[in-house]
Amino acid sequence: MQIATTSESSTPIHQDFIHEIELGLIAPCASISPKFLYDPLGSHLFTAITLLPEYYPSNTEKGIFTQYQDQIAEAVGSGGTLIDLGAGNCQKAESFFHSLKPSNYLAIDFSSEYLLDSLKKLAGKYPHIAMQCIGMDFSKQLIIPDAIAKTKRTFFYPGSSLGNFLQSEALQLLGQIKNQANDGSLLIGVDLMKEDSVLMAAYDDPLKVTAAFNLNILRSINSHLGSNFRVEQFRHTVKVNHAENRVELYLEALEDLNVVWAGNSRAFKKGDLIHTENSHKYTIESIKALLKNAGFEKTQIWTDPKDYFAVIYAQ
Ligand code: AVJ
Repeated sequence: MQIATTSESSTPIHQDFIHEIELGLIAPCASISPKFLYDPLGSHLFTAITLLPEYYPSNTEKGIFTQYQDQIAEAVGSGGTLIDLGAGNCQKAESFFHSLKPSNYLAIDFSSEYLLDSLKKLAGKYPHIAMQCIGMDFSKQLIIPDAIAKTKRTFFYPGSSLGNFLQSEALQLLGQIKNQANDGSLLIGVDLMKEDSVLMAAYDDPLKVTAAFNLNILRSINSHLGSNFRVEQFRHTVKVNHAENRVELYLEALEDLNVVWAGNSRAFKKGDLIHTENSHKYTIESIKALLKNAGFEKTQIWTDPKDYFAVIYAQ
């Protein structure tokens, strides 16, 4: 297995992260980017979320992939390079290896540590597929290295991860995908707008796995920043924002407290919120329009019987 890394140097990247985290923490409405949810423990907690019956996006998308596997394979065609954005444990892409028969697989994720583990296991199982991985924060910019084959690039962006982005950011990312696909394409999964009760159960599950996932971001931040967040001083809070078509995750301070790090600090009053994630929900029309704006003119769409989720092949 070849391992490609964005090795320009890890220090400036780390410094960028620290700066980004500090800006969010000192802002009047404090926020932390959702990418910091995915430290090694957070990545495992997210995998646990995908196993919850209440977290419909994963099981619904899986159902669509299974039911329409043949149609999807026919649309995408076989061979070429499968580029997995936010690969995580690489399981979703693996489920397509048989039908799409890629000759190359490029796994990209923010957390390269977790990714490398996943890819090592996979490489042994599929010796005929050339595998590479990159640890990259593509929320800012997506750059596929020149060394990656340019013919028939199929980008795979499942799980409605696009939903983390504001409309403008999503448009930028989709545009970068279109530019680097070279006549290739995009297979994407997006979550559709639905009733509040279903959304609330999915994002505030009774087993509190999502709460643990959200609260763990404070530990992740402590390890980046050397800050002294105490998990027990916060609680997981979810809101459905109808005006913006999204679910919003917050951490709410349970008491007055002061967070301190490297010569800096931030006071929180009881009830103050730290915004940690947006999860945008689309309609078929809104996602088609977004894809079109990014240069994807042609779409094929598969949904589940309840219209909870959509899988789209865009060219
Ligand atoms: C990985 C961004 C698609 O928004 O549903 C799950 C993350 N947050 N539960 C989502 C998440 C809380 C997830 N995405």
